Amino acid sequence: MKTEQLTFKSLRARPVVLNLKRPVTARIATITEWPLILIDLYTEEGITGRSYLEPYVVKSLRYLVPALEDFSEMLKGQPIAPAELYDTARKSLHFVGYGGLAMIAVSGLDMAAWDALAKAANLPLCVLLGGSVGPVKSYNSNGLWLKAPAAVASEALELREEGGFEGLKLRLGREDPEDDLKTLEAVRAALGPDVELMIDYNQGLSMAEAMPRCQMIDGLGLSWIEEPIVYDNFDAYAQLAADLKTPIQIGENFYGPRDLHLALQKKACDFVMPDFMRIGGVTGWLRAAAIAGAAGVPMSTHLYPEVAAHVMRVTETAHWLEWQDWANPILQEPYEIWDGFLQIPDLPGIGLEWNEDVVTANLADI
Ligand code: SMN
Ligand code: MG
Repeated sequence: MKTEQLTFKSLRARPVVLNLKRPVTARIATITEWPLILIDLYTEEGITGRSYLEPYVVKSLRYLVPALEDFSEMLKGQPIAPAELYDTARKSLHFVGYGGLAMIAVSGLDMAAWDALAKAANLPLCVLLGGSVGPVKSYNSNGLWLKAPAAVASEALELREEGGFEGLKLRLGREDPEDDLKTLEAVRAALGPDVELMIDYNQGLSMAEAMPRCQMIDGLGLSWIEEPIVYDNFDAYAQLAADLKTPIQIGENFYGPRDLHLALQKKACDFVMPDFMRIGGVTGWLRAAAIAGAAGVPMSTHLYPEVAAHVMRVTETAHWLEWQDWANPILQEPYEIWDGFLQIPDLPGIGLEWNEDVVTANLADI
């Protein structure tokens, strides 16, 4: 029997900018506009693979869209074999570097290639990967930025109701540590004892601030403390992880599976949470998940809830999916969530179709 093979025809990358309902207000940045790149990977056989990237910084669209368009020319006629496309695309940028923008572009290509492959097999991606369609445990990460304690507490109630969530993520790192503490108390009082609380400092603290601030909240039964300090100081993270009872969570800034491997070798964290545009899409995730699985380290996702849901169904140490609905406006059929679990649609591929009216209305001029 001859294997039927999909063939790469071309790739379209469209920049879109949406307004955020609840702007990101972290210690290191404020984001009110949310940039996206919508990728359509066309095959000679007529199947289209889709993915999106969310690169945070609007002007990065100007560098990433051309990088993806370069792949379009370079990969024409190649088989849609994600592991091979990942390798070819990375090698084509090796001298620029394996991380940074190069990896982000490769990740977008990779996710679209897996989507095309799963569509050609007429299977949901999680089934193609060896899993089954089913619910995925999620926490709501749609808000709870650095606002006044009472405002955060009432937003926490709102967020819990958005999908019956049993976990919420709060951002900390206010100028006065006492204000962080007041916020945690107000949120706990509003929600009661049963909702799990994750907290994220978004890299906002120096090492000198981090130890006392983390010790201050160490006895509060938080589910994890995320990125208290700059993302790549694994030695300092190892010190925090050794000294604190609360699990240390990092990973949204791992560029490729080797960063995760290095972090675990250095004992820099208790939990990991790779981001799809940095870890290397589905291919990078699967390789990273094997490392976390072998080490027995719980693995959560960062952004990209749709593709995240599929891979979590085959992730050995799957922990929490981060639910964020910020890309929902450009989707024809956003995923549904209830009882705190994200529901994978029983559709071929990842299940992403663009809402073209919204896309057209929000196309960015770059
Ligand atoms: C985050 C997400 C999206 C933009 C900025 C920060 C955050 C998280 O670190 O983990 O959700
Ligand atoms: Mg984070």
